[in-house]
Amino acid sequence: MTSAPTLPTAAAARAAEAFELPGPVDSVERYGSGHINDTFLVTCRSRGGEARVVLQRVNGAVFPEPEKVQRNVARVTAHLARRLEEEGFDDRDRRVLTFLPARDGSGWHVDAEGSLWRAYRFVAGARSHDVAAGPAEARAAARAFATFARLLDDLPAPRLHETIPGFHDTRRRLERLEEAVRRDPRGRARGARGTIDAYLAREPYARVLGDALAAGKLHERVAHNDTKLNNVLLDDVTGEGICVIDLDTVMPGLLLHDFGDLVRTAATTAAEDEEDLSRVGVDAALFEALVQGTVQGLGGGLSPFERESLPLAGRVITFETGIRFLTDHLLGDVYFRVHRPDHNLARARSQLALLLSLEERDAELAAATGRALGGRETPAASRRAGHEATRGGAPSPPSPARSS
Ligand code: ADP
Ligand code: GN1
Ligand code: MG
Repeated sequence: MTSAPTLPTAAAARAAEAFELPGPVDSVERYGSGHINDTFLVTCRSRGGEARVVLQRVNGAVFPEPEKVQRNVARVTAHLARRLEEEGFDDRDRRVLTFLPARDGSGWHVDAEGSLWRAYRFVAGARSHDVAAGPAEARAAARAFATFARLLDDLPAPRLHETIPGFHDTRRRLERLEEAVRRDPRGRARGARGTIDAYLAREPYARVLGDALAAGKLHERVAHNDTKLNNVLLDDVTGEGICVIDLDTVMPGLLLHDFGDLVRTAATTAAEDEEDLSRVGVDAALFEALVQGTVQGLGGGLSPFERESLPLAGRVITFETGIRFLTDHLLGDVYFRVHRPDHNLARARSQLALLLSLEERDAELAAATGRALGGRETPAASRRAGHEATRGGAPSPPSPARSS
């Protein structure tokens, strides 16, 4: 049922041998809950006892040019290490991913099937969380992603490679959904009709940020582009957001996309694939903590338009991710790893329920944004503008409970 066939750990054990490991391999096991790459934890015997390494096979279907991914990641991690040193951090090896070289001296290994593997040092005493336990955790994650963005603001030219062109081109994502509905290659559209209609009725979300960029209201910067909560490691003891991981989509993008994906994954206590939709919804205290963490990490630098658009960004990315799950369901689960039948449909429905909650509670989130930004309310006029851009002409939203 999984989209990418599960890799036997034997293949990972073979790939591990291609790297300069800290000692002989004791065990290799699957690790993490990411939807794209194959991740393994390699435990080695070393003089000091045990040393752990994270080994990953990059998904070649998602990243057709994995060498470009690695070149980006190498530049980004080197820059982060330099900037962290300038800022006086003495635990840099925990705050930035460190790659282990391959035995042949290169930065990665290509196996007999042509798949690219990489290995990096395990960050001990920290872990990723799939759902936020409370505002402190949400704030810590947001702060870490915002610090990451700030430290990369002065990344020297040239522009990073676009590892997945049009990654956050929401309009193009919607076209792909429409095409999948038209072709319906697996005959799944009928069973998802209510969900499809609810998303299609929200078409303005597909253009609002792209239009703002084209109009010069937003500017491109180095963005992470995949800022879901479980892509940052939080320190087990202090709770601090210690290391931003999953750097494959670090490339030019929008700060609002990064904030929006945090809202999607850390402003709610429900899992991304929660099937009990009564449990899915935004938590205003978590949302406010995300704004606080973002401001703390960035240390200023949010434009007035970005400030006003923070709640809207959450809706746009929840919409975009929802239509990506729905498209993948219709196409037969070819992109996201799935673990049960109709898993991508469940994800799409849960994202829709979250989107409806974000819409319903928009005024509350705008007030929370104002408080977190230092007492200033988000001006009503711009809030209205965001609403008109995204809801104008849309029929009243179907209830998620009724959508099929
Ligand atoms: P994917 O692209 O599949 O999401 P990630 O790069 O996010 O893969 O890694 C999957 C999981 O592995 C993460 O959620 C995290 O729990 C864990 N992980 C990744 N890198 C490290 C690391 N250097 N140290 C500790 N844990 C890590
Ligand atoms: C994927 O790799 P992972 O699991 O961190 C996806 C994101 C989606 C996310 C949804 C390269 O992230 O864009 O938002 O799933 N990554 C890629 O959970 O497509
Ligand atoms: Mg990940």
